This record gives sequence, C-alpha cells and structure tokens, in this order.
Amino acid sequence: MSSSFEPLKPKHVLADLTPEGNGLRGKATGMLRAKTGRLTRELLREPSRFGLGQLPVVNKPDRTTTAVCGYCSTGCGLNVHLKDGPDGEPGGGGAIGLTPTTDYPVNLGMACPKGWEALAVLDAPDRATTPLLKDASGKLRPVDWNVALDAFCDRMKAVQRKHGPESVAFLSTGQIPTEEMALLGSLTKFGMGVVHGDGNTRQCMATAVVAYKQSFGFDAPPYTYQDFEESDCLIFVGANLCLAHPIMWERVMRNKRRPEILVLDPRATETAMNATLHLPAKPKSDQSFFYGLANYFVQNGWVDREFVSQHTAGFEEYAKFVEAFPFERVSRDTGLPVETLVDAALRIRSRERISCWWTMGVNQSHQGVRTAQAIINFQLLTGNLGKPGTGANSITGQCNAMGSRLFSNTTGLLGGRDFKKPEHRAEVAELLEVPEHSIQTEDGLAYPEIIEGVLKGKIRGLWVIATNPAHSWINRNQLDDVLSRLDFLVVQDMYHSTETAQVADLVLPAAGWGEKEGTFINSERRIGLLKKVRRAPGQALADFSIFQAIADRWGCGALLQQWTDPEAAFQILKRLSAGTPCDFSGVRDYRHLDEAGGVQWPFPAEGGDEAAERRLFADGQFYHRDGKAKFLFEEPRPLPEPAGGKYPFTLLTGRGSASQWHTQTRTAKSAVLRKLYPEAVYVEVNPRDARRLKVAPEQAVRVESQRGSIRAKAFVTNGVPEGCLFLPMHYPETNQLTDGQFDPYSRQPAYKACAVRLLADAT
Ligand SMILES: Nc1nc2c(c(=O)[nH]1)N[C@H]1C(S)=C(S)[C@@H](COP(=O)(O)OP(=O)(O)OC[C@H]3O[C@@H](n4cnc5c(=O)[nH]c(N)nc54)[C@H](O)[C@@H]3O)O[C@H]1N2
Ligand SMILES: Nc1nc2c(c(=O)[nH]1)N[C@H]1C(S)=C(S)[C@@H](COP(=O)(O)OP(=O)(O)OC[C@H]3O[C@@H](n4cnc5c(=O)[nH]c(N)nc54)[C@H](O)[C@@H]3O)O[C@H]1N2
Ligand code: SF4
Ligand SMILES: [Mo]
Repeated sequence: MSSSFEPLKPKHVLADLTPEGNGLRGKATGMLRAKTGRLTRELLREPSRFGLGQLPVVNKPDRTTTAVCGYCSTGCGLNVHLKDGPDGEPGGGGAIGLTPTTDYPVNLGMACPKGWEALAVLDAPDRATTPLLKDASGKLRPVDWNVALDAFCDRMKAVQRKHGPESVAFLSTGQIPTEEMALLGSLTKFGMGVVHGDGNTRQCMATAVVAYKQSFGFDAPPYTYQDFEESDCLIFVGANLCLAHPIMWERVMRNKRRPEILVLDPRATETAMNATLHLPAKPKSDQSFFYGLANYFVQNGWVDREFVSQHTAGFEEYAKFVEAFPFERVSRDTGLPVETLVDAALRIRSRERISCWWTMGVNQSHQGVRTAQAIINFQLLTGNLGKPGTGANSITGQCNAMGSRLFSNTTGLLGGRDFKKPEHRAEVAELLEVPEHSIQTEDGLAYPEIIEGVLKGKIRGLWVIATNPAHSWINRNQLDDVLSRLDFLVVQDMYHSTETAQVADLVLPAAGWGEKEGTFINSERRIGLLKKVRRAPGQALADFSIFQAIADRWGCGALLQQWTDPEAAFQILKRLSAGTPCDFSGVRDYRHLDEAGGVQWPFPAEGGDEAAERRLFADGQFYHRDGKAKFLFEEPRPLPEPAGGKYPFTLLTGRGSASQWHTQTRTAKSAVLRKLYPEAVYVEVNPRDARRLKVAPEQAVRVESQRGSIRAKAFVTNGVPEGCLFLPMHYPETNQLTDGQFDPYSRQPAYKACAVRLLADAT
C-alpha cells in the first residue's frame, strides 16, 4: 500500500465517475457507463490514486488489529492500525488508519471506497456528543444522560399509561451488532411491554426472508462467496454488484471458468455492461421471465428429475402453471424479443453450474416474494442447489441485515423462531430466564402498519435506532406528517443532523462502527467480529450501553442481568441458536471468530464443519418437515401505478455510486468520498426522451409524481431505457416521489416503480 497521499484530481474523477461535468452527449453515454464500471475497479486496485487509504507516515502505527467493515453486507475484513496511548496503553491512542486484510476469506486484500474511509467519517462536527431534549420552545438542547434517561422512561411510560402498552413501538436496523439488536429486542419486548417493533430490514430483505421461509422452511441464503468463482453461469436479477457490492463483483472477476454472466435489469448498469448478455426486461417483469424460462426447460425435457422427485414438492402443479408462459407471452411482458429469450435459455442450458443472484430489483416490488420464488423454482427444477457454483442466492444489503433477520426479536422471535409457536416461546423463556407470559403470542406489526398505526393515533411513542426513515421511507412526505403526530419521538443515532433526528423530541448519542464491539453476519452467513478501535466522542455511548441504561432506569434491569457485555450477549446468542438451522454454538468466543477469519453458520457444537467456506443443502435436505423445498407461484399482478396519461414515465430508484451510503449521514462526512459523487440530486434520462422533451444534459428539470415534485439535474444517458427515469436514493428528494405500495406477503416497500412525469421547465 502506498503511504504517500496523492491528492485527488477532481476533474479526472468527476469526469469519469459522475454526471457532473462529464459533457455527456447522446450515445457516448453507454461508453461512460462501461467506463464507470472499470473505474470502480480502478478505485479498488489503486485506492491511493483517489486519495483513499492514506496512512499518516509521520505517525507510524504501534500495532494492528482487525475488524469487519460496517457498511455493506459483504463483510470485508479490515486491518486497523493503532497508536499506543500516552501512558503506553497498547492501542490506547486509537486508530490512525486502515488497510484491507489480505488473508480474510471474504475480500482477500481488497476494500471499496467506503471501507477505506470508514475512520474518516467518525470525526464529523455533527456527531451527537450529548443527549438532546426538545425544550418548551421546540428547540433541541443538550442535557446530561440522567435527564435523558428520565425523559425517555417518564414520557414513554406516560404514553403507555394513557394509551396502553401497544402505543409505544420501535424501529431498529440492520446496522448494529447482533448482540445489540438482541438486547434491544429483549428489553423492549420482554421488559418494556412493547409489542410492535420492526426495522429497516423491512425496506431491504423482508421479501427474501419470506421467500426462503416459504420455499425452504427457514430464512437461509444457501451460498458461500466461493460460488461466485465456481459458477459456469451467473444470473444477476435486479442486482448492481459493481456499485453496491464491488468486492463480490471482484470475486466474479476471479472466476476462471469463462462463465456466462446474464444481467436482468431494465437499466444498462455498470454490472450489465460487463455481462455476456444484458436482458433489459421491463420493470417488474422478472416473474414472467422466470416462469417462461421454466416452461421452456420443462417443454424441452431439461428438468433434473431426480433432484425434483427426491427433494421438492409441487413440481407437477408448477409445470402445469408455467404452460401459460410461452416465450410469446413472456416477450410481451418483458419487452424482450423471443430470440433473445431463446438465446438466454440456450446459454443457461449449455452450462453445468448455474447460480442466480438477486437483490433490490426483486425484493423491492409489489410482487417481490413470488418473483424471488420464481428464481428459487428455476434453481429447484434444474437441480442447481447445494453444489459448488449454484444456488438461489439473495444478496443482503446492510452489514448486519442477516443478524437482524435472525435475532432482532421484532416480527420474528429470537433465533429465527416464531412468536406464534408455544414450543418456541417456551425455549426462549427458559434460555433467557424470562417469564413465558412476557413473550407475545402474535407477531407484532410490520413497519408499514406501524406507520399506519401512528396515522390512526394508535401508536403515540416511537423509538428509532440506527435508521433514518425521514429520508429513506417510501413516500416520505406522508412520513413527515406521520412523525409530527407522535407524542414522543426518540432517535438514537451517531449524528444529530439526520433528517429524523432533526424532528425528534429526544436524541440519544450513539457510538458507531469502530467505537464498540460485537458481531455482524454477512451475506454468506459469516459471523465477523467488530472491535473498538477508538473512543466515541463526548458522551456518546455504545448502543449496548444505552439499552442497559434504559433497562435499569425503566426498572427491568434484573430481567436482563445475563446481558453484562457484548461478549456475554454473544454467549446468550449461541445458546439461542443451538439446535436451530442457524446453530453457531460451536463458536467458542470472540477470539475464535478473530482467529478463524469469521465463521459461517451453521457451526454446531457437535460435528461443526471446520472448512473456511460452506454452503447449505449439500444433502438435499430442506427445513420443511418433509425435508423438501416447495414450488410456490402465482399469476403476476399488474403494476400498482402503471406509467401513462399525465405520468408517462416509470421511475426507478436505487444506488448511485460505490462511494455513497444510503441517506449519506456517514459517507457525506468524508472529503475524499464527496469528490467521487455528485453533490446534488440528478435524474437519469434516456437521450430519446431528452430530445423529445427538449432536455439538455445537465439542465435543471422537474420530476413529479402524484405525491411530490422535485428539482434535479438531467443526466442524459443510454443507461436508462426509454420511458424510464432513475433517481439515486442517496438524496432526500427521491422518496418524495415514491408510492407507498408493498408486497402482500413480505410488506416490503415497492421502491422501484411508480409513475412520474418529467418537465423541462424546472421553475
Ligand atoms: N455503494 C453502496 N453500496 C450499497 C448500498 C449503498 O447505499 N451504497 N446499500 C446496501 C444495501 S442496504 C442494499 S439493500 C444493496 C442494494 O443493492 P442493489 O439491489 O444491487 O442496488 P439497487 O441500485 O437498489 O438496485 C439494483 C438494480 O435493480 C434494478 N431494478 C429496478 N427495478 C427492477 C426490476 O423490476 N427488475 C430487475 N431485474 N431489476 C430492477 C435497478 O435498475 C438497479 O440497477 O446495496 C448495498 N450496498
Ligand atoms: N427510493 C428508495 N429508497 C430506499 C431504497 C431504494 O432503493 N430506493 N433502499 C432501501 C434500503 S434497501 C435500505 S436498507 C434503506 C436504508 O435506509 P436507512 O436505514 O434510513 O439509511 P442509513 O443512512 O443507512 O441510516 C442509518 C442510520 O443509522 C446511523 N448509524 C450508523 N451506525 C450506527 C450505530 O452504530 N448506532 C446508531 N444508533 N446509529 C448508527 C446513521 O448515522 C444513519 O442515520 O433505505 C431504503 N430506501
Ligand atoms: S464492499 Fe462493503 S464491506 Fe467491503 S469495504 Fe466496501 S462497504 Fe465495506
Ligand atoms: Mo438495504
């Protein structure tokens, strides 16, 4: 790694990576996209060229430790370089730089820009350093923890007294360690009498969770990252790895089997540009695509009969159902020519190990669950599960989305269990030494219903932890109204400046990544260790400590006395996992995780597989009682808000660059990252639409839906198809336009298709 800091050449970077100043004209834009993909890779290869990863040479580190990254679900290993304290305390001077770990099985010495800059964002001036309480004039004022804890407990209890225990709810996250999530879930549900809690994983992974549970009997992404390298044919559905999971994409690039890479995405994304076949299907037509593909395979007799008969249930019904999806129909649904569909089918058929990977293009849909299952069904009927280079693989998003799916105790009981099952409640009551009657017998409300509950006046107190819904929630204009109706809103965040913290009654200052310890579970089910490598600023506390303090002040501390510190909590989690599909009771302790380079579940105490990489279902045994996976399907439904009439465009939204993270509370604090993406919101427009509407590149335009109207800069690009517009989610304007539609099974928001219009006149 180069230690000298070569300053960024803004012009070069901006010209290549961002719409700003790129002089985009007409068809040249396709090239730019391809180039962008290459540039993301250059960023990984030569980080110092872009000002990333500078280690102050004058300030040589005294020692180095390791920690997993706290942004995305890839879960890269990082070496964190430390100074000793003035009194000689080892590492007491805190972290002064980091580099990607070379022998961590996930990233093999690579990191993306966010990882490189993980330390830089911790020193921002808008870090929350003391609790803040709204005074009589409505201004947030600093108070000490004593006052804050009293305010929290007094006001939440008052709400509960007046409106019942169900009137207080919480919204949690996929971005804090599993130990913290489980403590929060136990404190609220078993200690505070809270019934309703959900998290931002609803916005993200709920569809995959429900799809897996229904199909496999447990929420279990089956793959290991090695499958990227061992597959002959990788099919990416609504997943833009180049930007959103660049290190996973590097694993694809290491594949030596000359794989077919099929990318199903309405946009010609960076990832699509690097595919062997890009399938620009119409938004939300993937379900029809996979039904058609299944039909084509069945008609040609290309079914793995042995796998299907031994390990699946419902195939005959499925084969009959998909007869209604000949390629002529699929062509109408997807907008792809029949020859292209045949070409795709033959390419897939010609290869042995097929893997399917999906992310938000599938999950964030009004029919996400059935679409995900259309993918799963295809892998079942071709027998592509449980073997190297195969799998029906949902890629998670946040660093600990998988931890929250299993242990947040929000809409599912701890350890992937079910609140409705008496035997599950009994197990948890015994393991946690909590009275069984304190465990609710019904699932609590999902995120959209919690929001609706506030609107209806049923929920009056809300505690928001490590998520920023005032920016990220769908149709956020309505959410602003919703939040203003609450009697008491508490926001627990690293920064006091987030859109949600700004409207809170009480802000609790939290330590962030690198300022506390715990574990994250990544996309391939690997439990990785997070370490404290610096002190949190001011009076900010680890979320774990905040939950403990609230438990004590609330009066339920005794109930949680086992939870003394994160590592003790980890031992509790091990016990909760024992005997479940996500059993990791064979992991000894934190040190074991550190030495092993993380451990993938399952890793039971007896007979745990010591291999560094492992995938599920090698034995063809699924988690349903009969051991079989199910074919689940249903007629595709039309878009809830199709484009047409006054609103002729379909609006797509998603990630804009490898250097931006969600609502930008963190990434916007790094001067280096800020140079790698446009400061203000831009909208991607196809050149033909731009010509027709007389929109010039970089012109200020207006984008309007039935719900809102925003100004944005036009980015004219072939990357987006005619009739569609694309807005990155990192800017607060985007969710002013989106439509509050949800998948009926997962209740995940359909962020990726609503009707809008484009006005060349921005006034
Ligand atoms: N740099 C960066 N990386 C991130 C994040 C970040 O904020 N910044 N966030 C992380 C998180 S939490 C998540 S969940 C992941 C998300 O990772 P991705 O899902 O890969 O990212 P998105 O851009 O949201 O959506 C992927 C693609 O879906 C396409 N799409 C939209 N509608 C459809 C459709 O109907 N069908 C198909 N086939 N495709 C469609 C969009 O055009 C888009 O290119 O990224 C993670 N990684
Ligand atoms: N239009 C549109 N909207 C979308 C999406 C889309 O594709 N399109 N994607 C959706 C998806 S997939 C996701 S995951 C969501 C993400 O939406 P959010 O969860 O709202 O986004 P973040 O910016 O990650 O918010 C995390 C917050 O936690 C804080 N934080 C970070 N670490 C800690 C910690 O350790 N403790 C505490 N207490 N706070 C911490 C951060 O400062 C930040 O305010 O957005 C969703 N919204
Ligand atoms: S790819 Fe994800 S985990 Fe790896 S360094 Fe980047 S943000 Fe961190
Ligand atoms: Mo996400």
